[in-house]
Amino acid sequence: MTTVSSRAGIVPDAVIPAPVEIEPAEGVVDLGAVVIEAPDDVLARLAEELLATTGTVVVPASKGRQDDPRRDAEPAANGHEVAVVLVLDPAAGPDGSGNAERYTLAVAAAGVTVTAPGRAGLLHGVRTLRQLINAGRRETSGPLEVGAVVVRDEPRYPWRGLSLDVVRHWFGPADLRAVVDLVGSYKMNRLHLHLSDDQGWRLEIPSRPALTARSSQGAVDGAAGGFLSADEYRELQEYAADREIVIVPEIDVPGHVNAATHAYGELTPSGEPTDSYDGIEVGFSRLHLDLPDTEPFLRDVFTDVARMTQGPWVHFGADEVHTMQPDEFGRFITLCQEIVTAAGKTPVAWQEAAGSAHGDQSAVAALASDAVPAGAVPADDVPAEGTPEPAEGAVPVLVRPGTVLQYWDTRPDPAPFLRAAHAGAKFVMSPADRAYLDMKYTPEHPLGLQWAGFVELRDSYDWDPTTLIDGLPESAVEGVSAAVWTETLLNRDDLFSMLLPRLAAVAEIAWSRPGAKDWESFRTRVATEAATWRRDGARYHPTPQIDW
Ligand code: TNX
Repeated sequence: MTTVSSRAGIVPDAVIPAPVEIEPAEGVVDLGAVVIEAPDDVLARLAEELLATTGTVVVPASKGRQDDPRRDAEPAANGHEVAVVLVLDPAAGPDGSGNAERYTLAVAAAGVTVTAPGRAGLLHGVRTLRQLINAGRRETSGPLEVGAVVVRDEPRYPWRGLSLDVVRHWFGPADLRAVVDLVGSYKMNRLHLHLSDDQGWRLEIPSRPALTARSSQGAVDGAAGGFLSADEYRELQEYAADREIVIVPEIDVPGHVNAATHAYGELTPSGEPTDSYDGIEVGFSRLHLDLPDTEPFLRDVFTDVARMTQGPWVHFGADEVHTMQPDEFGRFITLCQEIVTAAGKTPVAWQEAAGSAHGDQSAVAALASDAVPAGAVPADDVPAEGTPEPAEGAVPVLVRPGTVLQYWDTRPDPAPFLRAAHAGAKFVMSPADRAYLDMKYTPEHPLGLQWAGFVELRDSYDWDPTTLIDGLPESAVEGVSAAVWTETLLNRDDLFSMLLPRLAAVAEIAWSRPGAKDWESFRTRVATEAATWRRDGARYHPTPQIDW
């Protein structure tokens, strides 16, 4: 990695997630100073910010931005800066079959170009360039040399995300922007926010003001709460959209609702509000579909959330409802999908919405009795062999075509998921024993839970989304989401130390095809990338699996 030969450039093994193709070219390029040309100002500014984190001098482009105050503040360019040109080229794809997020990055003595059919691809190209420069910087104190190279790249899956619980502990706008930046740097494009649960309600709902007025200030163990105002939510979505990341809001029903029943007594059979809750048990709270105020509540909340949400998805939860009969649960699933769809959004729900709870009460009972998340639930229930075709009409399929199911519990019978896929559902894979980044790395790890086992970096790296559910067609896999629940995570450092380095592993699962993945190479790349984490002051867990 140190020597960059002048004949065929040696390209550092530095890019996470691993690209489709890296083709070394002749020569080296000194990227100690760059000037960026981009099709829009936001893109230009983002590219400047990203590349500046490597220590490269970014000289503001004069064209079109004469009023940029940095023009005078920056050291004058000596004429040695290399142009980094971002080119939108509709012909570069997607022509019906191609991938809208693809990009080509060419680093050559004459300059650097990123070519892509869309804005996302241009950003991805800059993210790759950032990592190449970062690796070059790590190896030299002299001129910042990067081997000439052509990178051709595109993602395996359209949904590459992180699911973040901001209820058990509250993470406000500044933390959320830091998470958006982190997610984006590994080319992930969805940030799913778990915004309601037993302990708190984290999003202003204009039609139901008591939700935040009465239920936003709590969190686990009496920690301080908080919530996003409608304006803060809009600003966060805009910040994310600039970075080509879609915010997916989750309001969790019909379980995990104590914050709602604490705010609105009419949602309980007695008519009395429930007490506030700051423990970490799950599965005890529920809505009641036969109460007259329940459906209007759901309509108000989901219609407001849909109206406030810029992206196409609204997540309605549906997980871990341990105290409801299948029939009532099924009617909730049908109703929530109807409301979200009528409000113009695509419904997303946890896997239980497929009806798995009904097909496999034993898994539900196991979860309940083991008091997830505090306990350690053995993950050794082996799914039944084969893929039984249900008799026509025997089991009601609850999900609509296009509904996205988020798969987390690897124990239940796969049959309901196959039926859901057959009915047109899509799957986002968050297997708890691989992608739940709130699981402890090892038994000794001070933070995190362990009910799904211990999840070391390599566990997060070595799995394939297409083999999790026996018999599921590959076309039903929409993508991958890491998830981090925050029962034990009190602040940004706690959170980041659970995300890093494992988020990088899940990002590679989501982006790179199996043939591009390689554990030894990944270890090298993580060690290189850690220089950026140190420079940014981002806390990470120094797992012994990496030679830091
Ligand atoms: C399960 S998985 C939950 C969360 C907990 C988490 C802790 C799922 C959809 N729900 O309520 O916070 O375990 O790991």
